[in-house]
Amino acid sequence: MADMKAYVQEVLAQVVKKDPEQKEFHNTVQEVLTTIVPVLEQNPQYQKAKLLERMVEPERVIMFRVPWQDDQGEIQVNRGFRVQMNSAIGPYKGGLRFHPSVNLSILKFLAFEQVFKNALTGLPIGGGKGGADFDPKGKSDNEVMHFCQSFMSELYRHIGPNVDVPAGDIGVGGREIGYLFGQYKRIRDAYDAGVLTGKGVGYWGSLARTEATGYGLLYFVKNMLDDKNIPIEGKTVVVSGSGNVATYAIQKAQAMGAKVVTCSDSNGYIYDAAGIDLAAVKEIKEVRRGRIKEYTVTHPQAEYHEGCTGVWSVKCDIALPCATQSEIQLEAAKQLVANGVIAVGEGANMPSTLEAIAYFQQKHILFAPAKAANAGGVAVSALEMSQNSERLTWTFDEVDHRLQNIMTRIFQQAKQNSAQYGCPGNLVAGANMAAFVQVADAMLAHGVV
Ligand code: NDP
Ligand code: 2IT
Repeated sequence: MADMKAYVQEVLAQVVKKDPEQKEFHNTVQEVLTTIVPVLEQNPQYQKAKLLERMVEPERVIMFRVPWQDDQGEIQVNRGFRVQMNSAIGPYKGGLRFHPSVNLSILKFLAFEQVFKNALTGLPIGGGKGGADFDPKGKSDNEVMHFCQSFMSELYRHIGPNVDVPAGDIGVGGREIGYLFGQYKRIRDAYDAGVLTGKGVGYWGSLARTEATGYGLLYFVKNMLDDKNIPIEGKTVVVSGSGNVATYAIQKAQAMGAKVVTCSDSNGYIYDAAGIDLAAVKEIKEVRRGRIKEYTVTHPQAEYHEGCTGVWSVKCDIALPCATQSEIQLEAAKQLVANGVIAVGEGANMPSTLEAIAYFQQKHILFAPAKAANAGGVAVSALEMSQNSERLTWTFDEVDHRLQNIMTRIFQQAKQNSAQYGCPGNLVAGANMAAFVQVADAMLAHGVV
């Protein structure tokens, strides 16, 4: 039998050699490939078809100049990207991130994750990701609109309802999707509602898309806890971030009877022993686009601490990282475990480093990996595409009900695969293997493309 561990190491070495600076991409490829060895061993046809070599190479990468004029009349130039990673099971699908840190390594990591996450949803979507090194913080609505219009003036050539369907991610919410859609419609002179998801409900966005990632995360975590007969009621929860994913994770955790004591932004975190007042967070972040520090103005009993990583020193039963990649490093993982954490659910993409994941697993912490646990957002995006295709809209309850079923199915798939391939309870490996087989089989069926 061919040595599949050696095959994986060979492919990883090639990935590092080709793009030595793309650390985030290396990490995610390593996480996926090292966990799918049992599948490769039972299916030698995958190696024969050089599927790993093909999967780590994006089908297409688009990189473009985004010039725009700020409110002072100065010309600004940003860099735009779209990574079209894999279309084996559907049109490329994945968010757009506007953040100064955006580069090709981060977008390739996100696109690679997206391919497998999207497969787990069981819906017909391939994987992609895009964005720009644009910083929406402190920009006026007018500046954001001009940026979005310039960005779409290039991106429109590469997307479409059956080609590539972007949505939001960090720095891209309802406002940005609105401006992007307006420009796409104008340039194409066609009402292709299904070209973007996360649209406003007034122009064919799906109900429950805004809530979907955070709600889906809690549905997944609840499945994971139920499986061990652990109730979520009364548990203390630490959440990082205060954006889209964090907000609706907090809402659903509270609705399930848990007590959420923190939230954060890139400057610092809030600890409110009385439980986070979500209406106040929404007012600060969604309405005023302010900083989380302002929470203490109306809630003087709460504490504000500078620095966002300190949030993991707060004692809790359940930790939900919902801000960004690599926010839980080994030290933070050790702190969480020392404080008695029983479960970690990843709302953000790759928030735990490989060392942190290994430590959680070694300590038998229940661990819900990002590509399974945060798949609810893109799943409801796919449901938005379905509604747009049939030119109908579903009720909030209809969408939410489907979301719950999808998250339960993803949990079951990850659990079953982990048992089937000899690592019961390892949901990281289980999710990776379940997703990989789906993408691999579709690629095999398509021949050498
Ligand atoms: P938002 O832009 O709405 O919120 C991001 C939050 O994370 C903000 O509180 C932000 O703080 C904080 N944050 C961003 N970058 C950093 C950083 N470098 N260090 C510390 N904090 C940071 O984004 P989302 O909520 O949409 O996304 C959060 C995470 O969830 C990302 O990893 C994203 O990829 C992932 N995700 C999103 C989905 C979606 O549907 N939106 C679906 C699945 C995953 P600040 O305001 O200071 O920047
Ligand atoms: O990381 C993600 O899954 C997202 N940002 C959502 C992508 C989408 O197309 O809804």
